[in-house]
Amino acid sequence: MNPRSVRPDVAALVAGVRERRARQLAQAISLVEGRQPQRRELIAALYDATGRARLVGITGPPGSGKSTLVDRLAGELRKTGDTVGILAIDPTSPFSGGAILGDRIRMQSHYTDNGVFIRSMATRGTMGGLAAASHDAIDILDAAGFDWILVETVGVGQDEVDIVRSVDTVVVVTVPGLGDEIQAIKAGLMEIADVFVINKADREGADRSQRDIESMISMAEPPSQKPKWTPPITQTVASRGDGIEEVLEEIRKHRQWLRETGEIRKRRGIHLRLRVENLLEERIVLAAAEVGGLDAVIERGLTERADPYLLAEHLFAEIIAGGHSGEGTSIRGIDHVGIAVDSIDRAKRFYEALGLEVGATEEVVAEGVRVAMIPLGSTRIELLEATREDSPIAKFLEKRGQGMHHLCFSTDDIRGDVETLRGAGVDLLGEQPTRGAEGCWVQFVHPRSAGGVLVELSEPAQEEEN
Ligand SMILES: Nc1nc2c(ncn2[C@@H]2O[C@H](COP(=O)(O)OP(=O)(O)O)[C@@H](O)[C@H]2O)c(=O)[nH]1
Ligand SMILES: [Mg+2]
Repeated sequence: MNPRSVRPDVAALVAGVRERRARQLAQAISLVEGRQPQRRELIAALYDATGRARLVGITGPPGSGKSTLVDRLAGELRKTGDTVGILAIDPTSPFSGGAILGDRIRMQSHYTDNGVFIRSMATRGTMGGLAAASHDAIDILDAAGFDWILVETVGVGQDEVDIVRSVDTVVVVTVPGLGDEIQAIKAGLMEIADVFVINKADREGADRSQRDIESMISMAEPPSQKPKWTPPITQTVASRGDGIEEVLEEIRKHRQWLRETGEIRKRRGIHLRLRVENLLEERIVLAAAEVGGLDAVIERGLTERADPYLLAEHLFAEIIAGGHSGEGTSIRGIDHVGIAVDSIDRAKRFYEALGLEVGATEEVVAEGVRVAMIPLGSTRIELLEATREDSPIAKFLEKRGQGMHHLCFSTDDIRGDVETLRGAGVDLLGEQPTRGAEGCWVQFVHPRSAGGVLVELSEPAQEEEN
């Protein structure tokens, strides 16, 4: 990480975003744009407030008038009092910065209006994380309570298509005359268009473009697809504000259709899937860097001319196997807290008074112990009572009296954890995990290594291991 970057105070950002304060909104979006680690905490804290905004993507070739259209749409929406968040995602070359400045200037008619928030996100420097960053930015605007979120992108590249796919309604903007805009639409935008806009209808050829698109739609029509939506085509002169109401009307109709057909849920499922896949990818690339294997593998690829499939395979195996070597264990949480008591019957009165349900008592003869489990939230309390004088629990009670006996962590990979802990010089009781209750694999850590508490690691039994 950049040592100079200040650690943002996530809680303050969350509070500011929820109050729709421009400063915190901008900071929060910068945080996700920079793929900073706190983004996860930020999104987790905001996520419950998302899902309410109407998400509209505006996409099409550069210069087709997307920003102008977005600006006009925002103005139209403001008339009814609706609030609008705008995200302009632009792959403009890093040397000019022209689009970003241009967008600012062009959209500045709303700048003094706090019902509108405008943010440009640069495609450069996000290292392929653009889609992930954009999804997060949409969440931030959504959590801020904007009624509408307009996302402007140039419809080129997979990242961009992924971004427009994450909205409810996709508006594809084209211009008359050139002919190559049709090519651009054919190259990927066709299937994702919900509303077509022929902007710059003040130019010659708008009607021809309309016919071209109409025939394209009818040719592309999948006969069996249900429910069906035929994308309407609207002509606009965005620079003059002509046709804006009609575009908005079509967007509203499409939204209505999404809701009536239940298509909205399906779409949001697709978005979520895309997003999870995206993060998974990001996570894997990060993990590859963590196991430190990427450079070595590339070196090997160059010297041995090993094929990329093999290299990726190799790295993937390394991530799976070595994922626990340097970067901690697979501990998932506290499985239970074990408490040694003189009598389960006496002790359980307290838990029952708390309103908790005490499970049936079970005897583990080999250990000389009787146990009762008390579920509590995502964890459990285990009451332990000795059944023999020479049992470990009896000895514990004799030496330390009643009290907390052990802390049990659940894990997904007990063998990996044992290796990691041994590597870290932690004292373990026994060489390797053994079978415990319910077929779990268990491993104890000596209290002297764990701050005076006996720690148990437990990996649940696998279904297939009979
Ligand atoms: N003649 C004409 N020019 C327009 C129209 N809409 C936008 N423009 C102009 O087209 C140029 C590009 O617009 P912009 O919104 O930046 O396009 P973007 O790159 O798609 O965002 C600007 O100079 C606009 O003023 C229109 O309907 N007719
Ligand atoms: Mg633009």
